[in-house]
Parts: sequence; C-alpha cells; structure tokens
Amino acid sequence: MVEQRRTIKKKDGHRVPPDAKDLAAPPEIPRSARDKLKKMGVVALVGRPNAGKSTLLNRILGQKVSIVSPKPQTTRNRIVGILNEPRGQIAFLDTPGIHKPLHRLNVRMMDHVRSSLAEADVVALIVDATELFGKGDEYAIELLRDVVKGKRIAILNKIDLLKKHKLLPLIQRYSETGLFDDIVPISASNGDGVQELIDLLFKTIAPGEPIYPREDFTTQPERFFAAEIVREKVLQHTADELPYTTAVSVDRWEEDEEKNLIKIYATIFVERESQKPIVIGKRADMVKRIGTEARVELESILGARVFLDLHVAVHERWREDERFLGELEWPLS
Ligand SMILES: Nc1nc2c(ncn2[C@@H]2O[C@H](COP(=O)(O)OP(=O)(O)OP(=O)(O)O)[C@@H](O)[C@H]2O)c(=O)[nH]1
Ligand SMILES: [Mg+2]
Repeated sequence: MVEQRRTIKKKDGHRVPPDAKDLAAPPEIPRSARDKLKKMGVVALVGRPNAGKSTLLNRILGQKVSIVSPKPQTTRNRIVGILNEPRGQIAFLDTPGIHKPLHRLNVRMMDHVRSSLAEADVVALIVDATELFGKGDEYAIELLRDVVKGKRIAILNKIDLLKKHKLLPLIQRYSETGLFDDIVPISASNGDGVQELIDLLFKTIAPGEPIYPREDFTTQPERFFAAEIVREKVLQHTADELPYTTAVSVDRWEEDEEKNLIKIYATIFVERESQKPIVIGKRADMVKRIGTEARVELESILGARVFLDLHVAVHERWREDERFLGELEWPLS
C-alpha cells in the first residue's frame, strides 16, 4: 500500500510527513548576538491574481513547487515552499490571488489567504508593476491593513516589462500607504532583485529553529502535486471560462518500485457537457497533449517513469459543492 500523503520525492529519496509543528517564540537576545543566530520565519506571498506569486516562489526555491499560468486564479490552495540555507529556514506560503469570491470555491480560496496573513511573520504583497493601480490594489492593501500582525513588504514584480521611469511613482504610491517596511522591485521571471529580496527576508525574520526538516523544499504531497500539474496544462491550453471551471482529482496512485514506475489515474472535471469536447479536443488531440506534457514534467520531478491515465467528466456546479471541494483538498489537510 502506498503512503498517499508522501511529499514530493527528494533526489536522495528522503520523504517526510507534511505536519511539522510550530515551535515557541525565541527569548529576547541582544542584537549583535542575534545576527549570528540561525533564523526561522514564515513569509506569506499574497497579492492580486496573476501578480507572479507562484513564479516568485519557484524562482526562490530554484525548483517548481507551485503551478503557474497566464490565467488569473491559478493557485487555489496554500502551497508551502521551504528555503533552507546555512543562515536559516524560511517557509513561504504561496496563496490564491486576492479577489471578491463569487462561488464557494472562491470563499475557500480567500480563507487560505486570510489564514496565511494571520500566521505569517512577514507578509509580502506581490504587485504586478505593469498594471495600472486600481480598485483591486486598494482592496488588497486594505486587507493587509486589517489583518497583518507581522512586518509587511511590497514586492513590485515584472520590472523586466516596465519602463524605468514608471517604477519610481509606483514605489512612491506604496510608500505613501505607510504600511510597508520595505518596497522591493524584482523580476520573478529573470531573477532580477530576487537575491536581494531573500537577503532582506533573512534580515527581517527572527532567530529560531527550523520547523521543517532541512532536506525538504515543500510539504506538498505528490498526489496533490500531480493533480496540480495536470490542471496547469489544462490552464495553459484552454481559454475563456474553462480555466475557472476545471478541477483535477487523482483517483488512483499505484507504484511499482522494482520498475520505478508510477501509475496515476486522474479525472479532469468540467462544469458542463458542452465543455467536455473542448478539453478532449478533435480526435482526443487536446487531452493527449495535456497528458503528454503533464507526464513528462511529472517524470522529471518524481524521478520515476509515469503512466498517466486521464479521464474527462462533468460535475455540474462543482464550485459550490463543499464536499467535492474538501475532497480536492484532502491530501493537503
Ligand atoms: N514578464 C514577466 N512575467 C511574469 C513575471 N512573474 C510572473 N510572470 C507571468 O505572470 C503570469 C502569472 O504568474 P503566476 O506566478 O501564475 O501568478 P500568481 O500571482 O501566482 O497568480 P494566481 O495564482 O492566479 O494568483 C504567468 O504568465 C507568469 O509567467 C515577471 O517577473 N515578468
Ligand atoms: Mg499562483
């Protein structure tokens, strides 16, 4: 019987359960001594949909933990990514984009945002610097004003796309809110400013023991990640309302250690019968393409050969179905 909650396989084969417990806060220590101690902190990555939170997490860790797509509302859960360095450990919480919820799914997504804001030592608001400042940004700032206890940092992302003269006014605007301890311009795509950001975060967090095993880079179970990778390929290849109305569940997971083979049976759910042919495609072209791309990526991340069986099914109004939503999340809970 395969342990279904196992986290994504490490290169050395080490795997751990996802439920590390918080430790008590460290006692007060003089600053000079404090700077020499190892650090531990929880950093929440929050912001509007599509700002680049998941891209930044993957960039910081140097490996893919969270799926990315050009469509808003890609991330639907809280994804924990762990950075281990000789100077300490930072647990990053990647979260869904801040938005006004219309369905039960979206209410749950915003619950993940709020709980992450409440738990973090540092909240990093990721902003798409190429977008005009608007109501959605005000909403995000107000949310941070209300909920956050720890430090706040504004990260202005996508500067690779930005004309230089547009950056200063944006820095000014975030500075005027009086809310942020630091404002950091970066490009999550090409890595500009990311090392400086990591250095700043290590300076900002307090001394403490790691709360996760040092060899780990995520708490995310393989089974959940496999479903996410399939969903990412659906998001990347479909348009219009499909990305919002698609869910993926892994129904069966079988491992043959001798053959180093993992068999994954998954279902792609859509909301209406009319959406099925879009995901399946002409002569099943689309679902084959989704399957091949997901398999290739999973093979490289799981370090095993993968057989991926995809099935497409209709589940009407699944975004309102609490039981189904809970089932989608169970490997994370
Ligand atoms: N040019 C450029 N594109 C970026 C950068 N960061 C992210 N992107 C792109 O922006 C899009 C959204 O990126 P994600 O990382 O999925 O954004 P997110 O904030 O996690 O989005 P949600 O999960 O939907 O809230 C993708 O197409 C990324 O490739 C960047 O620094 N520069
Ligand atoms: Mg995301």
